[in-house]
Amino acid sequence: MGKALDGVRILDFTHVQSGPTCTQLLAWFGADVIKVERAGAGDITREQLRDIPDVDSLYFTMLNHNKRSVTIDTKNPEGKLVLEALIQKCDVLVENFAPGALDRMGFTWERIQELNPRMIVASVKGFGPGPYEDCKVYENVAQCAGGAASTTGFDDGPPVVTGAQIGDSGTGLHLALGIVTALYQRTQSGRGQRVLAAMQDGVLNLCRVKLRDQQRLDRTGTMKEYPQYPNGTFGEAVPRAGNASGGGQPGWILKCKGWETDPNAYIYFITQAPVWAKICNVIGKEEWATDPDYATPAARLPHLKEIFAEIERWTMTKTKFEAMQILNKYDIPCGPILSMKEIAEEPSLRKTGTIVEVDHPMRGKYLTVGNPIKLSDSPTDVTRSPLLGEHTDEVMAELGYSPEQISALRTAGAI
Ligand code: CAO
Repeated sequence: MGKALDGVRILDFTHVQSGPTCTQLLAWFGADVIKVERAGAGDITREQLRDIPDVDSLYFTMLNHNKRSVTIDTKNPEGKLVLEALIQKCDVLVENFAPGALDRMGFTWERIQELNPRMIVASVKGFGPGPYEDCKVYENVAQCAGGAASTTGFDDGPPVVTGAQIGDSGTGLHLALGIVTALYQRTQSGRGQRVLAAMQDGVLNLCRVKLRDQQRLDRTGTMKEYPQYPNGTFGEAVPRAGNASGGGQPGWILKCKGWETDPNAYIYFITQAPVWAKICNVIGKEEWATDPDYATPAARLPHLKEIFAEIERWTMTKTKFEAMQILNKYDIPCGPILSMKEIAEEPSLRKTGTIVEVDHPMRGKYLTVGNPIKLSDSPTDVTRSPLLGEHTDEVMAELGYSPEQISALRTAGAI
């Protein structure tokens, strides 16, 4: 079976996490992704957080599946010519260098247009145009500048960053959508264009509901579904809401059997309005279903703390999986707090290809997250990440270089 992006060639000039997540997705959809790395060194993540000496780290391997690797010194005049040949052959150039690095290399938008007017140039930067546009940015900086950190954590504690890499992988995902959209527009216009995904913008997009809440707070001075209501106080900005649900159905994380020793023996429990009577039955508080102080969502809001404490008395008598089984029978929305260990061992995730075992010639077998987006006509086969420069000769030959020319360029340090 063919792949959705068969025939699309990507010049992958990305490094670290944000850019590589984007090009990995494109590779999974069938694009030929040619990763250009610095001769001799490669993507810095190859050597970061290594668990086996001298072997590409899991950090690198898990972000660079299904790609080819070529090494080119793009500051070497002959290396620049090789890059020019690649620009002429590819459809999309993806990069996430620090602001201005591509221009300093001599590859301005204008120059790239001269070489290939159909080329799409896609960039991740920390910030869009404005006071911070020249700044280098990593994941947690984006989480802080995009509004996530100020709204994550508990009211009486400092801002907190999340383990989900919303700044890096989240922005990579935004960029991938921009790229396929630009490819689609090119089928009509015949022209390339620039695509920019700024990490601050990507995080803010994912924090959209908090900007909603800022305006509600400005208008009314309170937000009844937040734990600060009715006992605490609201300031001028959206406060940290602990584990409260972001929507109109109150939820909280509750202890389950074994919580004293297992840090993940918890369940997320949502007191969804349509199943309130069932919740009351399950926890043995049948009278709450008709008591005017508890019977309606509005009446319950001032009592949420007490309600969750009562539900927790019930969840603490069950393991998180037992609680799930019982609650699912009644259509009560809930979810176990799963550890990475439990996720790695979950058979259903292996079956769907969301967790995949990959074999690597130097590290052996390891687990990775496969393509989370499933297309019925474009199945994903996850193949291992390339060794540094593994495909240099192959790609150079495809560009029309003879073995003698390749050897001369290697001697000159251009590749
Ligand atoms: N041959 C020769 N030189 C190369 C090369 C190659 N194949 N590939 C890259 N380089 C050079 C670039 O030309 C640039 O040199 P100059 O600084 O002289 O112009 C340099 O390597 C790239 O540097 P960088 O500034 O991008 O890298 P860094 O490690 O100092 O910074 C990062 C990393 C991530 C902070 C920065 O790239 C950045 O802000 N990127 C945009 C935002 C982003 O993606 N952040 C998320 C990263 S994932 O957490």
